Amino acid sequence: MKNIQWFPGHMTRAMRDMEAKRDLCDGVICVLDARAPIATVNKNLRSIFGEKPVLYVLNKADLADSAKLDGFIKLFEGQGRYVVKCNSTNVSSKRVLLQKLGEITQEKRARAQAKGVNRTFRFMVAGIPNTGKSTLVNLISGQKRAKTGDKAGVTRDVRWLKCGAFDLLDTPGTMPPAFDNQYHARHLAYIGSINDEILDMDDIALELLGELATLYPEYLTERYGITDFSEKLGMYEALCKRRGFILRGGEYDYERGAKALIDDFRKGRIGKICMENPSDYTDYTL
Ligand SMILES: Nc1nc2c(ncn2[C@@H]2O[C@H](COP(=O)(O)OP(=O)(O)OP(=O)(O)O)[C@@H](O)[C@H]2O)c(=O)[nH]1
Ligand SMILES: [Mg+2]
Repeated sequence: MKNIQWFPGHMTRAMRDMEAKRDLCDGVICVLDARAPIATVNKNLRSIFGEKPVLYVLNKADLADSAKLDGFIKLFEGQGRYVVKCNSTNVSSKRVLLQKLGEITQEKRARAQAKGVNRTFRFMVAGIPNTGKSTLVNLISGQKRAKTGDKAGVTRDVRWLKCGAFDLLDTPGTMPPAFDNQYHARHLAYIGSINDEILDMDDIALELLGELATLYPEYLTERYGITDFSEKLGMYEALCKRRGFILRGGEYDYERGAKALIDDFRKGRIGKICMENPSDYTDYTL
């Protein structure tokens, strides 16, 4: 399959702007996707975060396999990280986020209060495209102030937003300049963190079917009636057949098949999924 690479120019600028604003921040909120917690870590952001405390938010938890997700939370907490799972589209997650941010800023707040100062705290909200950064900013602010959208690269510029006791810096999604791991790059493609226009959707659909056949075969049976998992192309054709995606000449309409599969996956219609297994990452440090 074709190698995936995507690093548009606005990301270089965004990273420069983020670095320039870092020292103003009390901490960072790094938004990961709970369906691919490892693939959505951009290790290049570490140097931008510097020594600031980082809250890792496993967002879109409503779409994720909770057993695996809890495994990742345990793993990261075991490494002394601040981690929280979140559904940024649901107001009930706001309390959990505020509680964590309060924990992280507790000492600074106590020091300020001892001096009679009631200050706000600043956090940079960073991560890969489409993980829900702007949605999370809106959740905390209680208003739809930042633009959001279900495709990669909606936010183009860094922007401060007042969110109650916090000032949050919404930032554009950023990628590493090159993917050294195509397996993880594909996970980013499945969840919509890479611009669909540069992807070969046929390839992506085939690979996604292959991975789902290993991880969640029962979901493929349930949704598409697939029972033979031996061949990716066979599964692709079974899906097209089941959905009636057949062209006039009797050929399979792969394009519609790919679109339906990827759309179902992204909207959580296939099931609650996590493409990565915490047990494979016991040696991984966040
Ligand atoms: N189901 C679900 N959808 C979410 C959640 N958070 C965000 N979304 C959706 O994910 C899509 C992307 O959200 P954005 O907030 O625009 O993502 P972003 O990280 O700011 O994206 P860029 O600005 O492109 O980097 C939108 O369609 C949101 O409604 C969540 O926790 N659960
Ligand atoms: Mg955004």
